Amino acid sequence: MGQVQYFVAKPSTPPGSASLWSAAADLFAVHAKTGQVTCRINLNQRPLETFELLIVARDRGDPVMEANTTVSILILQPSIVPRFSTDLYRPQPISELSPVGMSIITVTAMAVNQTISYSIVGGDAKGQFRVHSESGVLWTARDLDFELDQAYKLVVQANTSSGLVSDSQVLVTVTDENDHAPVFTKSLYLAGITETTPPFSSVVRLQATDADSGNNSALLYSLISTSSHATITTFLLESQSGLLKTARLFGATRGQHYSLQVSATDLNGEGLSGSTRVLVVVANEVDTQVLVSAVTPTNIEENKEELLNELRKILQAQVPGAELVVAEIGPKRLGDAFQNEDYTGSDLTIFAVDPLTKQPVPGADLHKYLSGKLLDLNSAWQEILGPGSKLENVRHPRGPLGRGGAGVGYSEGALIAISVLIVVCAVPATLILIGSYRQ
Ligand SMILES: [Ca+2]
Ligand SMILES: [Ca+2]
Repeated sequence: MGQVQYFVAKPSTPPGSASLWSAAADLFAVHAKTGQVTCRINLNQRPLETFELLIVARDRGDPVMEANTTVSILILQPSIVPRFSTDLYRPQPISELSPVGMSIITVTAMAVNQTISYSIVGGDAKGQFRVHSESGVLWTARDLDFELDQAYKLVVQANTSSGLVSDSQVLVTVTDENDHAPVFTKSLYLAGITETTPPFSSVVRLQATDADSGNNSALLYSLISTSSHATITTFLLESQSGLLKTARLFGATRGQHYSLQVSATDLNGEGLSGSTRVLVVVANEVDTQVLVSAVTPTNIEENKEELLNELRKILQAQVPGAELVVAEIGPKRLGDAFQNEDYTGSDLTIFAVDPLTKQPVPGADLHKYLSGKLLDLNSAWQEILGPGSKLENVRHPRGPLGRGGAGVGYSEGALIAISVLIVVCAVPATLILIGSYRQ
């Protein structure tokens, strides 16, 4: 296979009409390697004329061999139907904060001897774009919002004065800007800890949302201030997760409360901020109530949020805005001093925080609210955890009233224990005394 070269045959070798061949050779060219035929000049002024072109293909052999063919070319009448320069325009993406009136792209359509007017006929339901009817310049007519629409596929139309139309599309893409600050899910988070909560325990998870995308919604949380008696070493806030944790032990500080101011900042801590408040109340055992049920502690843990929702409804009907805190989820405790553990059941120990008093809701009140609704709670419990998942009773952490229950704190409890010890030790001592007296 040799290489073939193409050329237009010279008028000196005409097989037909000399004048036509001559004219065609001046008007058209053929690419030597590809054989593609092109116009040398604009042929608009010669509509409906026919040209015959003789193309020769020649190899480089020895001897040289060649073949030829005739190409008949008809010049059509120029289009009076408008034609856009492309079927789809793709302008550079534009910012959602682009000013109204900013030009995006110019669309162009052509038709012979016709005045063209442009219009938008689709893809712009909210009327956010305009096209200049004469120039074809497309611009923004209203503010854009990436959070609502990220792209538009506009249909533009070219209309001639004689009423012929043609369409094209413009794909406008909008880019995000950081135009939303983070917003916390609550304006006040209520939380509680107990005197025995160990350091680095989770207190509450704070969460903010940001309507933007990407880095514009990448949040970092930080603790910005604490109430006067709290130092920065009292709590710590995980910057990525928003999890608030204790940073020390709280000892015998029942009734103490801490007001914290917390912020969330986008652009990974470099952008816009939103803030919220957190109230952390310190409770102890006297503020708690135990919900005893015939369900494993794991089952309670897994359905904790749903169960708390039910309890919260009852609580908030009595103490507006109050929040529940889970102090402990453990096995069911039995025996006189609750010294035995039964893992087929569980004890859910909770207390409540009153935002008005900034104190724990008194344990006796909490007992009254919950035990008063035991039947309702029991059916809700079984609905969430399945049949047979009975809520048995609501008790004070140290048993029923009158058995060293309500109103007995750790210090009081310790005193009782010492008294019992004195009595227990005193009895043998007395017996020894009696014995020695008799001797
Ligand atoms: Ca943002
Ligand atoms: Ca945005």
